[in-house]
Amino acid sequence: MYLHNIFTRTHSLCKCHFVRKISAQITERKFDNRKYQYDLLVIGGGSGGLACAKETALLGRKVAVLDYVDPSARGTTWGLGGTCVNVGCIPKKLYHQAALLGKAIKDSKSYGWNFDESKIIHDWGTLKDAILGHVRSLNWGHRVQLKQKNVDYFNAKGSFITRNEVEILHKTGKKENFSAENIVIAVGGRPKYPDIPGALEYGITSDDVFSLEKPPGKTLVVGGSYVALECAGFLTGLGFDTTVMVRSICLRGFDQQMATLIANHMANDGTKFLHGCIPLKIEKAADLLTVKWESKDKQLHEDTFNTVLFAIGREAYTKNLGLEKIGVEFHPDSRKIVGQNEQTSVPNIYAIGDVLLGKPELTPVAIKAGRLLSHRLFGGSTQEMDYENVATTVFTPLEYGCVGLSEEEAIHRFGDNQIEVYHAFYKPLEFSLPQKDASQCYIKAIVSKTNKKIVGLHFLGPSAGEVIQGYSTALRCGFTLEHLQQTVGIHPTCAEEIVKLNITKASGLDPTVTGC
Ligand code: FAD
Ligand code: NA7
Repeated sequence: MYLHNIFTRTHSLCKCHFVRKISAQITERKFDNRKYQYDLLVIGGGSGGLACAKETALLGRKVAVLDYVDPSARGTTWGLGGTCVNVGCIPKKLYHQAALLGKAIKDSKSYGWNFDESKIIHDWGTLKDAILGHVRSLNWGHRVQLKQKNVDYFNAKGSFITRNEVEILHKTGKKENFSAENIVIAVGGRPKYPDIPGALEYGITSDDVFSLEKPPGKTLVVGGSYVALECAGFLTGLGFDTTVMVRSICLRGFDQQMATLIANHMANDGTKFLHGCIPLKIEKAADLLTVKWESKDKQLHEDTFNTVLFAIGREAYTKNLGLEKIGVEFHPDSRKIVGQNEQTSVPNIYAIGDVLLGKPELTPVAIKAGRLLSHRLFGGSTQEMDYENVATTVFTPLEYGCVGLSEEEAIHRFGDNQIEVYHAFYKPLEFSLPQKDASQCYIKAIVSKTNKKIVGLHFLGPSAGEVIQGYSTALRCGFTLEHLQQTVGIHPTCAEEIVKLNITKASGLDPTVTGC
């Protein structure tokens, strides 16, 4: 009856205004006798936290989001939006683009552009300021969106007092307590430092590299992670003498044939690699950093660098959240939260994004999980997050996009003789005039022999992210080898080489594509 009255009173309004008004009235009514200040409190205003908070507000609930950035060891700090916006995907992709443009300038000579190459210089300060300017506009955009959607935002650090109460520490040092019926932990992670002398004092991480006041100069990147390779790739591309120190393998967790091709391409592109090495010590004299390290054969080595960047993985930022106090279960080493369907071991507390154990650490994953959780909590939905077949791209100088299983994982899951690998080495047409080396441009599709379904697709080449995105939909729809081979390509593109795959690894035939 109450709803009916509201409907009849507001019949002349447009539909969306109408729905908003109704939900506001319902919410107001609910708030009158609410037990807690908020229906939902989100700790962490990054990709996942913001998405979950905004979606919940759209569903008419009272929401608050807390976001606070502890300065990095070098004192770097940033605005609202979390890792992706400030010190991850966004600045990374823009630095990558800057490096690609540098190469395109050189390539353009073979397309008839005429200029004096010795006059081409790159200005780090101009690029850094432009990127930080863009990032600040995104920070502002997030604040505006929260305001427009009626989400209460606090630039403050949260920690648990009880399962329904969070202490808020404002920047000014002021403390207050908020209560909420449901709490989402979306605090993400921060880069790790190795426990060696000088690392914390002199080293930087991805938290600092994008906003360095001075150009990084000769740089040592420690780690074989995707963050390490991406940073080394763009630093090399911008003209810095760059070395990557890899302890064991590159890109653990990714397809290892693709990882090797990526590292080979980077080495040909000018990045130096120290394989099987671990850093022991960093010392500083004048403005130079002397790094001592040990190689696999136990030999000691040293060299000097202007910058040492550690990209040795990330740890969940849960140390000061008070999880122990309220009984939220977490992994003892990574401090990541253990959860099933984003539900932690405490019924009204949830976790999304990078902080969740065993899930892909990617922005769209955090966003989707946050939105779906909101709809399950407040929208009557039962839809769960599906973490399978999430496509991703490594933005190394030659980009790598993939979806589904690596060859190693496929063999592990189905057995060596239960999969067929279709592959091809191809030459992007754009590489022809500058006569660029295409020996790492490679594609492979991993097919289950049982049902002919494609269980993994890997593409190494220009614009890999753009090429591979649609295939994650295809894999979700039960994509088979037959579907692939029936597809007509777009000519002349690199992507068409995927639908032309017809040579299996097992055949031993040369997989190099010749002609159209
Ligand atoms: P975050 O975005 O990390 O947000 C967590 C927020 O919570 C932060 O602002 C943090 O300061 C805040 N916080 C922490 N503790 C508290 C507290 N107690 N109180 C209040 N606030 C707190 N992903 C991609 O999809 N594509 C890419 O190309 C890509 N590139 C990347 C490149 C780099 C260099 C890095 C480091 C990451 C990259 N990622 C990429 C990963 C992506 O950034 C993360 O997966 C994503 O940001 C995770 O979102 P989140 O919401 O879980 O956490
Ligand atoms: P990862 O994948 O955890 O990679 C960490 C890298 O750093 C890896 O190459 C490690 O080598 C190396 N590492 C770790 N500790 C050290 C020390 N102490 N010294 C030298 N090298 C070290 O980190 P990312 O953040 O890139 O990736 C996170 C996730 O995103 C990952 O799950 C991917 O699937 C995607 P190791 O291989 O252990 O020898």
